[in-house]
Amino acid sequence: MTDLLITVAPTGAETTKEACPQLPTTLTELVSAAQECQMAGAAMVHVHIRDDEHRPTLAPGRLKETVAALRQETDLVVQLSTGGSVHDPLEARLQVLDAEPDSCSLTMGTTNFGDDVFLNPWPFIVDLYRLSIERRVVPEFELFDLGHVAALNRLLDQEGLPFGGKVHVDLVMGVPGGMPGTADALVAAVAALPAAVTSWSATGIGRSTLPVALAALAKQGHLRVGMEDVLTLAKGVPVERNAQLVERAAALGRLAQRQPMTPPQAHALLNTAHHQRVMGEQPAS
Ligand code: KMH
Ligand code: ZN
Repeated sequence: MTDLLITVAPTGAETTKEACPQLPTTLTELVSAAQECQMAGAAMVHVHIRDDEHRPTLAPGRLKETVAALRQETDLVVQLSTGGSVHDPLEARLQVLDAEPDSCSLTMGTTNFGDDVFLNPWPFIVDLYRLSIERRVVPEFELFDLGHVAALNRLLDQEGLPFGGKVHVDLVMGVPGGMPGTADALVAAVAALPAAVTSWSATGIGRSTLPVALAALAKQGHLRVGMEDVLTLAKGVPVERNAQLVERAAALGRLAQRQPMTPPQAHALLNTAHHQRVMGEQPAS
């Protein structure tokens, strides 16, 4: 049994602070949530940030400050979202890499996203992928649909392996407009993954969170959890702290004989630039 990578996505871009005051939207709240989640078993944090009015932002200075604070206060692998919100322009999403995270999300296709459209045209995917290689950032391929799995095969065939040589995927399931958050859909997506994939996790949005987590564990996958994806622990029971979701993921993992992976193990799994420096394989930049 391999150890279990738990990624926490504490904030997202869709839920408002008004609707959910316990959502970590300030830097202090984010760092504190990240620390708690690390204690609970998370090894990577998927980060969306907010402005002073708690609205989603990709402000470069704020992203840099966030990466620095998370590095200072936690050991977590820091993954910045390049998906941002559905309203963010593609250029601003490319500039996310200027903040020099360990990892970045990279969504493999356009998808309907509730009433909106999450835009990821092929040339943007290729530009972002090439930039991630140039900047030595490990991408996490976000797959919202079976078509995105095919697009990942196409990208790897066309462009070769990512920075670090590992191919890590996250199946984002149950988005209205994407693949459903069911065990059947998960099995189909996993069966279609490219042979080059070295690790994958899954997350189920809303009420699909538990079926997807259980199916992922049954298929030897890893888990992503967090308030970006789900705001209740059970019907009518709100999530108060992201760590509750990490604790639950860790408990499910232990039931399945999987110990939560530590942050250094996660760096090694993804072969991040940080891991390569620690191993003496790459000079500090
Ligand atoms: N907020 C969604 C539109 C990602 O982080 O890369 C996109 C998203 C995916 O959350
Ligand atoms: Zn995200």
